[in-house]
Amino acid sequence: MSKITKCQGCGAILQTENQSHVGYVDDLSFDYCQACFKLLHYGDAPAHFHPEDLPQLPEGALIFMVSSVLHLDLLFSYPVHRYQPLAHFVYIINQIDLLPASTNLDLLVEKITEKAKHMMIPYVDIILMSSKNHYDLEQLKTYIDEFHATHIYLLGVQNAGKTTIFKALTENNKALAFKKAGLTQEALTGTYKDKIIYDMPGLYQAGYLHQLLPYKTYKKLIPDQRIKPRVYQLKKNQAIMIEGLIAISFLGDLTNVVLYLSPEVHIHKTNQDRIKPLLESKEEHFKITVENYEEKSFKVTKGKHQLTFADMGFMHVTGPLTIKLTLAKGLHITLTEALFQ
Ligand SMILES: Nc1nc2c(ncn2[C@@H]2O[C@H](COP(=O)(O)OP(=O)(O)OP(=O)(O)O)[C@@H](O)[C@H]2O)c(=O)[nH]1
Ligand SMILES: [Mg+2]
Repeated sequence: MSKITKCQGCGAILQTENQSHVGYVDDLSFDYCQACFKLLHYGDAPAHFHPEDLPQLPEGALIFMVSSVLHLDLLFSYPVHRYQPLAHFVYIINQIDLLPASTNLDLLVEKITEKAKHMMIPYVDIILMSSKNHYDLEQLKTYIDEFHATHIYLLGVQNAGKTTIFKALTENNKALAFKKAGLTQEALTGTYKDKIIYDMPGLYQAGYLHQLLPYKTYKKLIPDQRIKPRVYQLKKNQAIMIEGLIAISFLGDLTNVVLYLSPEVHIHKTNQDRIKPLLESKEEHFKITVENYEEKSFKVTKGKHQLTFADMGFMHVTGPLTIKLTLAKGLHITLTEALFQ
């Protein structure tokens, strides 16, 4: 029987049979599957393929539920604790370096704690960190040292930073960590001291940018450095357009909105009656467009709220008011309470 070898970039089992399946290579002695090789050397990625199923989690395992600050609307939406109630769940809020320096992180933790309590989520700790920050990684190592668990899992939505943390803990320099959603295809395992670390494929989230746009386009829209909030004051009948992807109108007199998006994302302020013609001749006006749109509306109650735009970023707005959206069909958008000021 031939020996099974795995791609060192994404963990997929290497195979020479089917070029359109994951793990394809010309030669089983290669370190990387063809897809990882292309991603690494040409910055190019094939259509999204997402692995299924949660792993079997052993009793007593330490499960790091890794989330990006961009995905906080989904923080407690995967009831992983139901699959293994005897594991220890620690929520890692990663990529905090993306938030503006003025962000009140204590308030952020307070709000998340309240939310966990309200949703009756069992957890041991909530850790805020940036896996780009050496000091934060050292702190995480100390945390692991003091925790009596041999099996440590990194779980969470695609692009949260699981592989980045895995590489730092296990000193693995071959695994790939890029803004390609669903990059890790099968568990990557490594050791940190006497512990076994499992870097799991990302949990699938529908309606993220990878479903609508090719990798080379969507990677530019996902922020990778500290976000500078962009503030807009909108008069009656004015609207905001985000690329050719989302048009936002507000019913009310005067509204201030704050957008937290990559500087690469083009924002256009216009009048509400211009939305339709602009989207109809979209190619003339926008660099990034889609074929189909849908309409949605949100009633924002009193207080500060957050509208999260898939994995791209979010907007803060103060209610009460009604928001009407024309958006790329299928794009994931949620309305939640704002988690920081
Ligand atoms: N700014 C910032 N970027 C980060 C941080 N952690 C990871 N990234 C970037 O986020 C992208 C995704 O990181 P990965 O480690 O591949 O994410 P993942 O959770 O393993 O993703 P999947 O394998 O697709 O589930 C990469 O471009 C990383 O460089 C962080 O703390 N701050
Ligand atoms: Mg990964």
